[in-house]
Amino acid sequence: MLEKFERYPLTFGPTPIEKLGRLSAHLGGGVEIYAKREDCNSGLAFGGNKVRKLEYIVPDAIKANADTLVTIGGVQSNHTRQVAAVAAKIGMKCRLVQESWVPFQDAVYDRVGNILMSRVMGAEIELVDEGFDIGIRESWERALEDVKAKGGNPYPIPAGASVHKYGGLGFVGFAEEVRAQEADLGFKFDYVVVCTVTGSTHAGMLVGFAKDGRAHRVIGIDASGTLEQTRAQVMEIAQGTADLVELGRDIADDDLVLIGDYAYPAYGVPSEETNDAIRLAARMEGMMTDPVYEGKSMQGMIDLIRKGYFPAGSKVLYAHLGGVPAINGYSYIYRNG
Ligand code: 5PA
Repeated sequence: MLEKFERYPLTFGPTPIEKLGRLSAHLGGGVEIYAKREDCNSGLAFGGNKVRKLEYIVPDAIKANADTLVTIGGVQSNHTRQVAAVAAKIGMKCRLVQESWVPFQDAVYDRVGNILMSRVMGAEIELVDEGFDIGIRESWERALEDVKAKGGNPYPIPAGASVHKYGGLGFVGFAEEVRAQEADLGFKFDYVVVCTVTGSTHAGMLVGFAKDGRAHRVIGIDASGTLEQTRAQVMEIAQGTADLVELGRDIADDDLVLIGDYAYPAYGVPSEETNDAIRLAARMEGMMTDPVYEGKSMQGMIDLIRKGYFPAGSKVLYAHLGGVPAINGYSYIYRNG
């Protein structure tokens, strides 16, 4: 589906699929859980889901003769860290706007994890005291103007690389990759579980899996806490991506499954149940997840399995999208494990 698009390789190649046998057995054994390890996809500062998206965006930045990648996220944004790494790798500067999206403060929240790495990689970081919003932000537009005013040529990458013409392509590629891996494995996954916030990860999967009629088998677990805005953004990106890859059909409302039950108490703040899910995956599989994104989709998947949402015998593929560096910003919560 992606042959006509230029791709700048930033990942190691197809990401491994790993069976989570102990977690499956612990949850009763009725459902077989697998993880596709996007968290191990690249050597670029711990990788994660944005690297796959940026592979289709970087060629456009190079074509535009840009010298500075400009993007935005929260203080512990994984996306901004991945953009900083990609900028270093391709020899561009990086300007990051980091807003106060998360109503949570560990003593060193703005010193460790993602933001620490972005600083070490040479990104110029501006901390802005604004709350959570996945839409286009004034602070980001101001940063773009500022780079221009100083004689630079900025390349705009919106939050999560989502509302970008090519933002959905990377995860169309994820679906194609899963199809190829299924052919080798000799079976197909019945469901894919994904964490959804700015939307292009889920949107790309919708388009990629729509090709073989499986879009509605992608189960989005919302971690934004702004469900309707995220739902609308996923639909918009999915439709734009479907047109771009010439899918040949529209993305319909009932293609999109997005569950809002696990985002509480707020974006970036884990509930006790999220923390239990993080501990369970860590203790059963040695697989770390984070309190902002993957811990919530892990919580969602575990709860849905316990409730019998997936018919017995289902094979469920958990998309592990990265994000673990942020856990350092939550050290007090996990001080005793
Ligand atoms: C993020 C996003 P989407 O934004 O494409 O919906 O992906 C959600 C998601 N898992 C899931 C991890 C580990 C993520 O980092 N992170 C954002 C960030 O600024 O890091 C874009 C919000």
